[in-house]
Amino acid sequence: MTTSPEPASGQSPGPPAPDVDVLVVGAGITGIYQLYRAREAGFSVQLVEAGDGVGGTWYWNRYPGARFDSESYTYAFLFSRELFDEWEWQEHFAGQPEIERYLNHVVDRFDLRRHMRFGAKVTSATYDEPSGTWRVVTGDGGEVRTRVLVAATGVLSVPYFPDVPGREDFRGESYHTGLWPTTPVDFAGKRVAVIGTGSSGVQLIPVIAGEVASLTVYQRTANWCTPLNNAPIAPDEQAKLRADFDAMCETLNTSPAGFLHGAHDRATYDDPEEERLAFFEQMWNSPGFSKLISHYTDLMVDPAANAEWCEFLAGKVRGIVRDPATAEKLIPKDHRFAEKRPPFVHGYYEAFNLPDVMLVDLKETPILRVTPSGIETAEGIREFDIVVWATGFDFGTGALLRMGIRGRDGLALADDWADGPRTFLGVQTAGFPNLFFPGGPHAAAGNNPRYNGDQVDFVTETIVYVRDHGYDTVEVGREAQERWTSMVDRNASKSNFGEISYYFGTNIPGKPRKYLLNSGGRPKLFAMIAEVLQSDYAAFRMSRSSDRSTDRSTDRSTDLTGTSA
Ligand code: N01
Repeated sequence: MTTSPEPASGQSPGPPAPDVDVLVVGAGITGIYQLYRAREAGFSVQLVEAGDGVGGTWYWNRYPGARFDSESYTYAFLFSRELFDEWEWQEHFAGQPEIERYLNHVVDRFDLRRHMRFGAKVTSATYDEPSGTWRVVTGDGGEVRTRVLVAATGVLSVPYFPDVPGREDFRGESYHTGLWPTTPVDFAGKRVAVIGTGSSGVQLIPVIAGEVASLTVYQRTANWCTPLNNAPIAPDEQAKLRADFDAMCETLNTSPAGFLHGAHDRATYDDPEEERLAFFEQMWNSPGFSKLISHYTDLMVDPAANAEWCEFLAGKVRGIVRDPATAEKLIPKDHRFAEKRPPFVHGYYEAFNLPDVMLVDLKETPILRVTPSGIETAEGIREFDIVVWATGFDFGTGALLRMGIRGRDGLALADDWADGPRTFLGVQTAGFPNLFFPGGPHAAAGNNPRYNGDQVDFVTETIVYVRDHGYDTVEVGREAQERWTSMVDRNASKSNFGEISYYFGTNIPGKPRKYLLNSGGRPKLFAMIAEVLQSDYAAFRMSRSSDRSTDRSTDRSTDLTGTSA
């Protein structure tokens, strides 16, 4: 997998030579890591990014209150001990500005910026069979021919605006949390509407609630929100983080979800009621995702156990929110804890005690339309200066299907995946040689950088193998892909998440109802990667250009022996 030499004079020109070995799309956490790994492996590299800066999700989602809900040091890059030692995270759960600073620091620290082109959104990517290369066109008029195309375009990168009549007619300021402007939005003294109470909405609401003249929250489904319990990282904690680096990496690299939180050893009814309540209180005061991972072992297995925890949470909401009617609306009645991805908050319920913060329950009074000056529901019209759409994303496949990807024989990815994505390990799909998408659909179960990083490591290892064995294309075989995809589909019903979750695509009208995460989790990914390496890539088809011209590609896609995907 090296750049083809120029033809000697007098020879007929061969297939076009690639400009680079590896083109990465997206300057988010996964794309930065992929760029670094590919360059370190000796490939010529480039990265194109639609935004004007580094960060991906953490570039676009710069709304007030945006922050990690995984511990900062566990979400960070761990490939360099020096990097870890020199960057002191200020908070256990860093806010967006610190995250963006960190990612820029990494890019400069490892001299990656010179490979990056910003404001370059991919509009098409077409596979050329004879040359075994991808021709990638960007909206800024650029064109790159690459041997390997890595779409690190993320799962939460295409904001979703609901099709509400009149949305375009609103004459005030209108924003989506996932497309937040780089210039500050002035909320002071404004009448503000926030539509949506997922993780983004519930982070934003308490931060602006004290600043605005009035805040109206439009809630369709209440969420089980629990405290993030963030704190600054004290000097002794900083020192301990550094001292424990190797142990931390070991825990993160082997944890099923990529977190430091350990599993509990007791089930709900192992404890008498008094101890149970004390444990619930301890969970309420624990950081972030420990409320899911370190909870009673039967939390997501026994509906009665989950209901006990929910009753405890409902009591907390009733204790915080002074208006009983508002409190009742804020308590979910239609799903159990963690059936949807749980949001973690700071001061969310408390915000509803402020005099000018109102909750509109869209189940009672649905939005009828947006008017030029406000929002009309069945209860009447409210006027606003600013409307914020915190209405989520076209999860998993959104970005990939909008990139104009065409593989072998002109096959459009959007057509091939019309009924849902089909992948192997969530990194490749048959019919699209040399295309990889770490951090895409069938990935991202848990602490994303850890899981996506595993995939980047695998992609890098794979393209090194291809190069070192004298091939220049690699494509997963259909059988391995179908086995992985049916594993994902089959296990979807065992997932914590219900079809109410956007992880099934249910938030987007007309989208196929398919589970979009790897339902086997990280242990299944590890097991399958081990099988692939052990079988010497038996599930993959590899070719070299001389073979392609005589149709002698090496079809190695005999499937993995003994796999149980
Ligand atoms: O999006 P969401 P998000 N009318 O899809 C509502 C990550 N993240 O941006 O539930 C009215 O969760 C919708 O209502 P309903 C994290 O993975 C992480 O908040 O469909 N309302 C819901 O309330 C997260 O899960 C952090 O009934 C409508 C909201 O909009 C993911 O991003 C922070 C509507 C959408 O919630 C997405 O979160 C932020 C309509 N027509 C985000 N359509 C961290 O803390 C939709 N809604 C790291």
